[in-house]
Parts: sequence; C-alpha cells; structure tokens
Amino acid sequence: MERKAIVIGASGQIGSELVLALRKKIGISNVVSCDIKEPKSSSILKDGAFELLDVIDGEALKKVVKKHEITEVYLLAALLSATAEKNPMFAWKLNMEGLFNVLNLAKDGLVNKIFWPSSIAVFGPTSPKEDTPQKTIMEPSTVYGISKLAGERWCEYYYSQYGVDVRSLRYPGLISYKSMPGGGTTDYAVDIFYKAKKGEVFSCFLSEDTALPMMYMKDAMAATLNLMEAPAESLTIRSSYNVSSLSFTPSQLSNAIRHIKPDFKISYAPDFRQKIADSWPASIDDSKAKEDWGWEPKYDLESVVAEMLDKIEVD
Ligand code: AKB
Repeated sequence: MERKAIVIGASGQIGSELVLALRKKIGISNVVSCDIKEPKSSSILKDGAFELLDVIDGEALKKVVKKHEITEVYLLAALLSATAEKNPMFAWKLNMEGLFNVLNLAKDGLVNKIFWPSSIAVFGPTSPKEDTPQKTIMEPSTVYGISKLAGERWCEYYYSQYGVDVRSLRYPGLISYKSMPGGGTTDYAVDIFYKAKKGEVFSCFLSEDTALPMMYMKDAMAATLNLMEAPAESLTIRSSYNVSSLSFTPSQLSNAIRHIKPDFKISYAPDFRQKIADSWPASIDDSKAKEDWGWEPKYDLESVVAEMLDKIEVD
C-alpha cells in the first residue's frame, strides 16, 4: 500500500525537519504538512500540500485525513516544558486532546500508523538520574511531563485494546541548525550556537553543571523514520522508547565550542527552567531501542558542535 503521511505541527522544530525527511523518503506528493499557522511564503513547507488546521478540532482533522487519503500521522503539535508551566490547563488540553483525536482516527480505521513523540520529561526527581532505565519510577513534576506520561499510557492502551499501531520515542533535547526550538528547557543548547557564531556572550538560563540528555536532529530524524519502518512484531514497547545519544552540561558544551571559537564567553543566570532541568535525567539507557529496532546514533558532541558552527546562518 502506498504511504501517505501528514505531519501535524509542521512549522515547529521537529515538524519542519520531519516534513523534509519524509518528502525525501516517500515523495513530495505523499507528505501533507499541517499547522495552526500559515507558513511564510518563502517556507519550504509550501513545496507540497499544506493544510491550515487546529489539531484540537477533531472533525476538521478527520476531513483533511480523508481528503488526502492519509495512511500515517505524525503528531508534533504540543506545548513544551517551559511554556506549559506558564499555561498548564491549555498545555494539558492541547497535548491530550490532540493525541486523542489522532488515536481515534486509527481506532476508527481511517489511518493505519501513528507517530507521537514523548520526552525525557516523563521522568521526575525520583527516577534514577544516570542511565535512566526504560522502565523505572516515573513521577514527573512538570505539566508537560505529566501530559507525556499520561499520553504514553493512552498509546499503550489504544495498542492493546484496539490494535492501534502507535509508535513513540522519548526525545531528549534536540539540536539543529535548520529549525529553532520554542518553549523548551533544553533550548539553550541551540541558542548558544547563535551567540557563539555572532561573537556575543551567551547568558545561560541553566547552571553550568546541569547535565541533560541531548541529540542531534539528524539522529532524531533517523530514529523516527527507522522506528516507523520497523516490523510491528519487533516492537516490544508500545508506550515510548528511551533513545539516547549525548549528555552534556552547559559548561562542557561551551568548552567544546571554544575548541573552534576560542574567544567564546558564557555567563550563567539560572531561571525557573533550572527546577525543570533538575527534575530530569542526566543520561538515558536506550538498550531496548537498540535491541528491538537497531537504534544507533551517529553524532558525538564534537561533530555536533563543528556542524552547528559551520552551518547556522546569522545576520
Ligand atoms: C523540552 O525541553 O521541553 C523538550 C523536551 C526535552 O522534551 N526539548
């Protein structure tokens, strides 16, 4: 059967890159991008079909899915950790209702596969901090983490009760030169490169020794596409897979930047996001993902820093 995908939240950090990666893989005409905001006229999203849509509107979503005869849905529309803390009720509504609308499309037989991202935010202050296992104590203390953990439970429920083929990754902080993050606690790890490239001092909103799991976007795209192509029978996790690649502190990242830009300077002014970061793991055990569908990241800290500083464009 021909694959026809829709990416919901296509203008966001992950969505904009996923549209490109999917179009490269299955063809421009087989990937519909969709967002609550019209893309800029210069946007590459304009190269293929685009639908203006609020994922909370389940009926409108159903119409679009039927119109384009969609077979797989990638749901990226969500509020991230820092923004969600400022608007908890809306974060809960968007993150949960969006997921239910998509899960129900599959339950009703309209689509046959779903990708939904979870996050390292499902873990909390009582989870093991180092090499956090796939299955462990999970008591998230952020609204975002609570919505992701609830979402994971619903994904597993829809799989076991209704046979819905939903697949998920617990993304760490993602680093890319093509798209900007928005509203996350790990965003500093992208912002820092813009300041370094401009030759400006970077003021970091996390303390120098805050270690967090991170991943280069190219690895994240490979993980997403590989998981979606893995044979269903090889998948033993239907909540969400731990995936790991890098783990570093702001101080380690700035030292790596200084290998290329020796004059780079960083200062520290931790804000409310410090508490969020302190509740999350420092590193993740992803042996299940490796075992089940052959996950293997390619980028280390040095190669990420070199490519970021080479590729990002500043004015
Ligand atoms: C965030 O910081 O909120 C996200 C995430 C780790 O899910 N990047």
